[in-house]
Amino acid sequence: MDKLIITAALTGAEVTRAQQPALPITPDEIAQAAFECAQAGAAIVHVHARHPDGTPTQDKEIYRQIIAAVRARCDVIVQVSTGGAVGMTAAERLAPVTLAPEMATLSMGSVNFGGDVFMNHPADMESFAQAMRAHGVKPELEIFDSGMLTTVSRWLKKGLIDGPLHLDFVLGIPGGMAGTPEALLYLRSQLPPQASWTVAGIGAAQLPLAALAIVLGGHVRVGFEDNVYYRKGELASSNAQLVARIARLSGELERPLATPDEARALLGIQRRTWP
Ligand code: KMH
Ligand code: ZN
Repeated sequence: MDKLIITAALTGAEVTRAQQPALPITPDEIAQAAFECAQAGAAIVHVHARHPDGTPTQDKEIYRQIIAAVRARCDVIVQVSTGGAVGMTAAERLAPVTLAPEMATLSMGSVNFGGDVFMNHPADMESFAQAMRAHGVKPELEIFDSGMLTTVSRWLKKGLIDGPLHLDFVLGIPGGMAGTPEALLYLRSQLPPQASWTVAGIGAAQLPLAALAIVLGGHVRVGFEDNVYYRKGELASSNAQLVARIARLSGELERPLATPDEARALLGIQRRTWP
């Protein structure tokens, strides 16, 4: 098995300080959280930008500040979001890709998202894939439901994306595929050849799906974007606390952690220096 890549999804677009008082919002707070997560064992940080008042934004300058501040403190791979927040335009969402970060998310289809719809029009997604290729950005394909894997296969055939692919199964969104072991096992059985995968379990699904991914040879995403609790009724004190638990688990299960450079090698990412 490859070494385990832990991604820390630090902020997201939806979680508020009222829900999680330790949520990092400013570039400096996000960079500090990234540093703590890197110390705890994360190789990738998945980041979303926020305005100072906490509202989500895809502002390129704020992303630039986040990437620079993170990389001034540590060597983690910074994966920017192109999902942004529900209701943003495709042009807004694409903005951080033009900074040529090492990695970015690429949603593979539309999905109901709680009381909203997370719209991912095929033409927009294709243009995102082309932009990532043009800027040398490694896409992480976000899979919210099983039908999205058929899109992955079609895109591979059309040459819109090339292997080795890296996928993220986001499980437990109300409206998406369930956060259950059965769902994860099914998706894993449908993987394209040679693809690597990680799992982002939402809410209470985060810990059991992470444990399953460790033993199945997948990778793990944890963090406040997906789950604000450490255990039922107890908020996590930091993103790093969630990462540290996965690092301990993987140690017990004899699955060593990937450093950022080892993750770059596994994912086929060319190391970038910042600024
Ligand atoms: N905020 C969600 C609507 C991503 O980062 O690529 C979408 C999202 C996915 O968070
Ligand atoms: Zn996200």
